[in-house]
Amino acid sequence: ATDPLNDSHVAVLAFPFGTHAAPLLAVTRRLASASPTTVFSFFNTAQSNSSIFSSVDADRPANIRVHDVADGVPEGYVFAGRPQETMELFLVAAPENFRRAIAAAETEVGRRVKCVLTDAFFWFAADMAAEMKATWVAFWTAGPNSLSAHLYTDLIRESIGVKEVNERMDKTLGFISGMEKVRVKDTPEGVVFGNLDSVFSKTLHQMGLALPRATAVFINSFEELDPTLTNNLKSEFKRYLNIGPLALLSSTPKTETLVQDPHGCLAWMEKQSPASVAYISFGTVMTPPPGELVAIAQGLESSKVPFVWSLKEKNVVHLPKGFLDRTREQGKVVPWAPQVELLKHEATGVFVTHCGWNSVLESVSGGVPMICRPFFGDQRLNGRAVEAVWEIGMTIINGVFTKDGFEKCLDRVLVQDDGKKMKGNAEKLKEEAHGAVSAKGSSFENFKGLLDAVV
Ligand code: U2F
Ligand code: KMP
Repeated sequence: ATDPLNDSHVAVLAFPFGTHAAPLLAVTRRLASASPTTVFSFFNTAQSNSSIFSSVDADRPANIRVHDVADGVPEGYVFAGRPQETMELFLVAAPENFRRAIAAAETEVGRRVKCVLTDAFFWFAADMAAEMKATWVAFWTAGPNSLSAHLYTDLIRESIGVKEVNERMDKTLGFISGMEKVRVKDTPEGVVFGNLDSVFSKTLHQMGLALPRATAVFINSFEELDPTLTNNLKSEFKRYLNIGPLALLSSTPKTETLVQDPHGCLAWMEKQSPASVAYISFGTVMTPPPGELVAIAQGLESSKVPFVWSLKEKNVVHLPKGFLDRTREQGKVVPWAPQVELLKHEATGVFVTHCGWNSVLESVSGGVPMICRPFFGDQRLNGRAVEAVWEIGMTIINGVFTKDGFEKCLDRVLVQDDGKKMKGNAEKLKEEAHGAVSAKGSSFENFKGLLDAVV
């Protein structure tokens, strides 16, 4: 049934790698519930769609239509084995694949697309939307610090220089409002070091140049977390809307709130003392090298800290011989954990993390201090903020896991006065996060702004 007062059609374009599509779908669900007469056509690869939509998807709002788009891998293509290869193939083919899929959906729905809502990586959507006489609304799925690093890439390159940058790794980015604590070495590769000419680096650079053209840029964060960065980004974009933390929004559908916990992590947590457990996860893209997995296991065994460790099945072989047997009482190793719930649980004392943005914000939302082992992209920036800006955690000693270094970090965060300070700071941010998403809070109001920009 078409509402004559609102016959809007929104095309939602997802980035099918890392944890990008799931939060975009969560936002789309909220928008779709708030505007039932708008059709949301959701475009994503078949593989990513199958992982974010549960097989029983009865509670998907009827006004969300799901479409599979090609992954950009040519017929008969032989992989060279480069990191980011699948991502780059996807990005190169994405403009044409999305264009075609949108045209088909317009015919199917019988409505022209009025708004293109995309992952911010898709900078080509600025021109695409202009051609379609539609608006462009972009979702940056990481934090405001990395968004700033890409927005100001040219300025950073001019100020720091890109030649012999190794000598300037400890210089800070004080010339950007809100980046005073950030050092050159914390920036994502592709800004001033690493391969500046890769497809991915160029994508992020182009994105920084294009985002000021967007009708709105939104982000899974809350204004109070980084007030200086927030004010600065508000001055750069037409609209800059913090609508998070998404992990605290209760309006998720029933099958999603029925937490998946086949390994009984949450029941096990009930038997642990407050703020005693280490929860360990390195996200969906990366696993520490085998030697570091061994160091983590040894550190856990000798410290006797109770733990839940989310470790992909294929990596269990790297654990020391007998580790699982010896630690049967002490902790649990599971292939996938109910992370958001664990980080909200009062027994969790520390989160050992790679500092992916979703993880960091979920930890903040639960008031849990962190031990950070960043790997790539925005993760060093996020770890830097955890340690030096919010003071709710620390980077792993020497940058990589060693048995002794890890043990010292666990002791510092879980036992020492220092750790109590981190916990106190984390609790304060948790309160502010709850305030932001409650009625009349900043994120609550910003979501109305997003709805207004989209439908
Ligand atoms: C990429 O991040 P990742 O997917 O590696 O990591 P996160 O942003 O931290 O997101 C992981 C999500 O998966 C969930 C967890 C997070 O929502 O709650 N999860 C879980 O539920 N159970 C598990 O056992 C393990 C994880 C990229 F690598 C980062 O650099 C970016 O910051 C990020 C966002 O753009 O995308
Ligand atoms: C694979 C991925 C991601 C990636 C690199 C990969 C990803 C992601 C980022 C990223 C890069 C720079 C930023 C923020 C994020 O890098 O999902 O500032 O978000 O090889 O899946």
